[in-house]
Amino acid sequence: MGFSTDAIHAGQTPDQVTGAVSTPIYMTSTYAQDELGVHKGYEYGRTHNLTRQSLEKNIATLEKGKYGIAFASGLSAENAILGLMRAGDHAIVSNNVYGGTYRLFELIMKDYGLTFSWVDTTIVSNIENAISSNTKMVYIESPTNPMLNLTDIEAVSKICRKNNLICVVDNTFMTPFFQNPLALGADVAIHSTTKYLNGHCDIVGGILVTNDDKLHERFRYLQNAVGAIPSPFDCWLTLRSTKTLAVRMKQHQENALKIAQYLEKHPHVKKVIYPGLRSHPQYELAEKQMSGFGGMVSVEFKDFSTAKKVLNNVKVFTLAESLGGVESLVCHPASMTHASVPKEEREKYGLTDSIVRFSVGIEDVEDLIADIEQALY
Ligand code: P1T
Repeated sequence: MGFSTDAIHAGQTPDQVTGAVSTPIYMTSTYAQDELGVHKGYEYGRTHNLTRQSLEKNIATLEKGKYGIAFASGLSAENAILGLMRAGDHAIVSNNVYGGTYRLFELIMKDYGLTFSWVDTTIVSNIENAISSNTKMVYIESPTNPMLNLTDIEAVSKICRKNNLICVVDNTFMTPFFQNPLALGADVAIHSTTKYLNGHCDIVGGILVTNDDKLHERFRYLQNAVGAIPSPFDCWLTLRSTKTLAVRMKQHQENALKIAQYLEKHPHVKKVIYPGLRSHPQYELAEKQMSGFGGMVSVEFKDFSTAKKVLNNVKVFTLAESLGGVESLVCHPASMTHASVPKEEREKYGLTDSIVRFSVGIEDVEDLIADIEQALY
């Protein structure tokens, strides 16, 4: 089936009892059992919920995976990934990742005996050089938040296979519409469903997708045992949203490219970062491993005061954390999404105070460009 056919139908069949076309929201914490030890496969809401199962099947299908395991947030999905490791284990991680990912790994899990090497994974040999006897996992974000650096997923997957490491890719920025890490050889794709998959800035959620039976078994165990599950209503909202993922992503991309091209010529701009621009240092890799370039544009303005002017004066864009909604958002990564990352660490990969991140929505692009233009003067 094509992407949109799967997006609209996978994991969903009309309700057995009423024929309801929209998957019901099973708002229940528990299930009646027929007799002691005999039930319909549903025992307790944390363990089983049909709305959640529909969402998991839906997104797994879009990600070309066998299993989806949904969580209450992107970070709780990441926490389940770290549940594959034990004290003393080591992971190699992209040096630029979402600030909350850095915080979870470096400021929380390190205290439980896990160790991390933060390397520039855009250069694949850096990963090989960082492997040691206790390395268990390579965790990459591609494109990264907010520098939009790419890592060659196929090349990294091969290194992981050769060295018996788990390869995890955060695919939040691209979504399965533009990139399929599992098809490129990764073991696990992770998403903050808060972003494009849900797409309307009205829920927080996360999901893991894998083809590996053993990884699935462990993730399913952690989902139930730790208990960071999404509510049935949030699952339903996300399931409703994936139906329009293809049309939304096409529009996000069309608008983002126009905004990137407009800003690239702007005298107040030092640098525009967008994987769909030929000026992006990894444009060729973007064309190879992605089928599109997404809706995120990062811009280095000529100085912090210009960046601040844009952030404070936009009217159609909203100054806010998060991304991937139909509504355009703008944010200052250094003081907002990446505030947990020490200044010297983030400046190593170019995240200065002059960088503004645009999550380009699907409004009329002329209005978005006019909004940035008026904010700059
Ligand atoms: O916010 P949450 O659903 O827990 O997802 C965390 C997360 C994971 N991975 C990536 C690439 C992300 O961008 C995020 C969350 N990011 C933001 C809130 C943000 O504004 O960048």
